[in-house]
Amino acid sequence: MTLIVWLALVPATLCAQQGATEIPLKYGADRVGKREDPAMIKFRENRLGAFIHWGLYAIPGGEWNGKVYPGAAEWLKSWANVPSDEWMKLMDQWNPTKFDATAWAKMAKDMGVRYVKITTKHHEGFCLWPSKYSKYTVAQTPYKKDILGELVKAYNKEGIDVHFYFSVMDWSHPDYRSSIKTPADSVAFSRFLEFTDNQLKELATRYPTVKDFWFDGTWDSSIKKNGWWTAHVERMLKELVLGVTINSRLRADDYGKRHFDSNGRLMGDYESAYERRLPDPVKDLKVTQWDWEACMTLPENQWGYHKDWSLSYVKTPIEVIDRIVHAVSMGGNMVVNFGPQPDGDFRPEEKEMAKAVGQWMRRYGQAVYACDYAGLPKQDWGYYTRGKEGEVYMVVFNQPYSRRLTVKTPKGVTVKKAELLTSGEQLDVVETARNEYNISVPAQDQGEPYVIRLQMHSKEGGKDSYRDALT
Ligand code: H76
Repeated sequence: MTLIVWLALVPATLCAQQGATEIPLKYGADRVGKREDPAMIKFRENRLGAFIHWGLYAIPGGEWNGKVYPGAAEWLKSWANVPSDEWMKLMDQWNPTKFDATAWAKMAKDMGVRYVKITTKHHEGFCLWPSKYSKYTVAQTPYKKDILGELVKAYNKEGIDVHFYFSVMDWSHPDYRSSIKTPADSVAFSRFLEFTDNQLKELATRYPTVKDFWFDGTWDSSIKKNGWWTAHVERMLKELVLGVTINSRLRADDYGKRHFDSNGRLMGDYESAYERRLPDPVKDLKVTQWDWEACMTLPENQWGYHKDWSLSYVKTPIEVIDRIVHAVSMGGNMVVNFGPQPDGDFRPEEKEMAKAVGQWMRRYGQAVYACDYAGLPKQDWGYYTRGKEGEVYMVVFNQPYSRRLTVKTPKGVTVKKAELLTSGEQLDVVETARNEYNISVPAQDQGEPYVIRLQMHSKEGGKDSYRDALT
């Protein structure tokens, strides 16, 4: 309780410029500050999600006409300059006989993810659901089945929220334009926007348990110049699906400014630009003022299935866990990507990753789910998170040779107790200076990143025995 009081004082700076510099906007932010309704709180408390990138690109897996392209596999059509009609012939090979939605849901559950973001349609234009507005859908493949429908059902049955990834940019659609140069472009592009509205309405009504739409492929000037449309889409989806959340990447304001409007306010419900990178844990504390979600790949930059993972560095489970905790320690969510194989199974590396993350989450998830920025200065041993009751967790990634973990507290806040989360082992707390403590490491080497739960106390106007340096 007392902790909550001092935390409220932390975000002293506001990003939105106010007063005289205010620019009038029709399509700017709908709101100042975080959404605090139950659906948004659920989104935030989920903290850990999985991304699924699955489409026709899984079939060639980064190889076209005997040449392996090292770039992102889901962009192969673009790397190899494949015309759309030729690319869409891959649909004849879409027959993932090993696809088992129940097994996918179990894998997600075992990994400890609370939500899964699925590519309903990536840039290529192939739809994982039988859209009546496109001929490029699962319904027109040998497999025929509604993959998306099966996944929604299976994940929901495990209590996992489903989020829809949707690329506005659609390489398969004749009316798509990246820029509008002629009146004819403008006419075609309005038809395209209507087609997109129809697909989105179709997704929202066919799968009403969807919790979130995550837009991508919204960076072209054609979309940036139609900020009204991005605001309209957000409103439309919110009318169709109660509580639905929308990422900032959809939006552009009256001046084509994206994510944050011309007054510096976040558009959409959460910031979504941390892709394959994270904020600096010391310099970028401004991110704690809004909701945000980061996403990451296991290789350097592969989202869809690529047959050769030896072409770039592949992260280890501890590195993935580090990023998850890093995000949460700064008030964000983390989404870990998977690119299923064309046969519907996951590659062994991904299965092992899901298992390893899940094992750690089962032991230490208390310091991740529903946790937030703790408001304490970053220390070298790892990250702090703060639970809903105001309890503070230290997630230790770097075990120090000194066997002492430094904790620095704000004025008036003292550390009372420290215990190892898994066993309850009490760790020594030694006050070393004003608002500085040493916490001893656990007696036994934990062999993995571990969590210490701190009990802190906020004293008002207590006695202070330390003397400031005269300088
Ligand atoms: C660029 C780009 C896209 N955004 C990521 C989330 C992947 O979908 C990638 O293909």
